[in-house]
Amino acid sequence: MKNREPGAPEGPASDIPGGEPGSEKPRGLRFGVVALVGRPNAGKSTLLNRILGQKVSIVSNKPQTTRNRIVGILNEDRGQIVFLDTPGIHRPLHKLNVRMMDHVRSAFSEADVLSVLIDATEAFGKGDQFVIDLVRQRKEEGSSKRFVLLNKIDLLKKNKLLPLIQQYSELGLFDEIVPVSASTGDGVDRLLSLFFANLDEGEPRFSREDFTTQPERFFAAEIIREKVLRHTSDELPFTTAVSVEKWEEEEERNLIRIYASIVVERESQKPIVIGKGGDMIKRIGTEARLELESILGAKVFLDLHVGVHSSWREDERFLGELEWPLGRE
Ligand SMILES: Nc1nc2c(ncn2[C@@H]2O[C@H](COP(=O)(O)OP(=O)(O)O)[C@@H](O)[C@H]2O)c(=O)[nH]1
Ligand SMILES: [Mg+2]
Repeated sequence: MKNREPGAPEGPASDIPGGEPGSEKPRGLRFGVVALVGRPNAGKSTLLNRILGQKVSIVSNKPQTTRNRIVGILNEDRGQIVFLDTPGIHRPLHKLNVRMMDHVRSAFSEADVLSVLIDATEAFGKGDQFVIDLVRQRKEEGSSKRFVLLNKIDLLKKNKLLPLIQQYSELGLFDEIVPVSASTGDGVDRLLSLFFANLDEGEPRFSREDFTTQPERFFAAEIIREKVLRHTSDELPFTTAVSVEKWEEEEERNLIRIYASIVVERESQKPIVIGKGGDMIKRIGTEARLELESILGAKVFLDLHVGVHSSWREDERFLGELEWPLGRE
């Protein structure tokens, strides 16, 4: 996805292209892949959006908001960094979750800098140990740099930070320990300098206008899902999928028609999404449409309907259809 310009050609969905083997390294420009990994809700997607200065990855206070690998591209005079935002690390119970963890593993193996995000306000638990063990394995296999980012310091009492830094430094596992706040941006400039300093020289591999590899069609489905997560709250934790079924553009009118379905697991969940007299789905639709209009720079007509698929989280074919616009890795 690029910033939309009238008449700009839509490129095919691409993943990280390979570098030119044996090509001359340019003057000091850096290139590399930084993976953002960690437990659900640590703030990975918020941090990516903050770094890029625009939204590429949806955010909510529910676990399992990010289900795929989202690629965000930072273009600067210092070089280009490809960020991989990943689903939260957890033990997979459904096929959906197995796929989610596959995305995490592939990000681990492609990263030049593996960045583990920690919610600094939460006590260290089993989930954190699971993540640390994965990173330790990675240390034994690979050569990537390892950072730990202590996030949400805006919520942390000052005297809590030093002991936390001490605790992570004692693990002897991380090259850098960086306190940040993805919400306020505190510490993010320093973090970026550390990323660039730890990457090799190399030429950009994406066009400088690219900021993500997700196609608009996939991103639109994500924006709708974000609004569903936000408004249906605790009643529908992570049982919803959104699939964009039709996408029509009327160039002369600068209008995009998007037809999408919100898929829930049980008939009894439909009324939650639809709301009294349809007020919930109206709210979801209006919010999604306004945000899409501002992102896509076009007028949007959004048609939403609600469907039931009782086992979509186990249905490989359906899961594949949800991911098709992203291509396979
Ligand atoms: N106060 C505060 N909240 C944050 C920060 N970073 C993320 N959050 C919140 O934490 C929740 C989870 O964020 P998200 O980026 O979706 O986490 P992810 O699951 O790791 O991608 C959201 O409600 C965010 O607004 C931060 O630095 N400070
Ligand atoms: Mg996320």
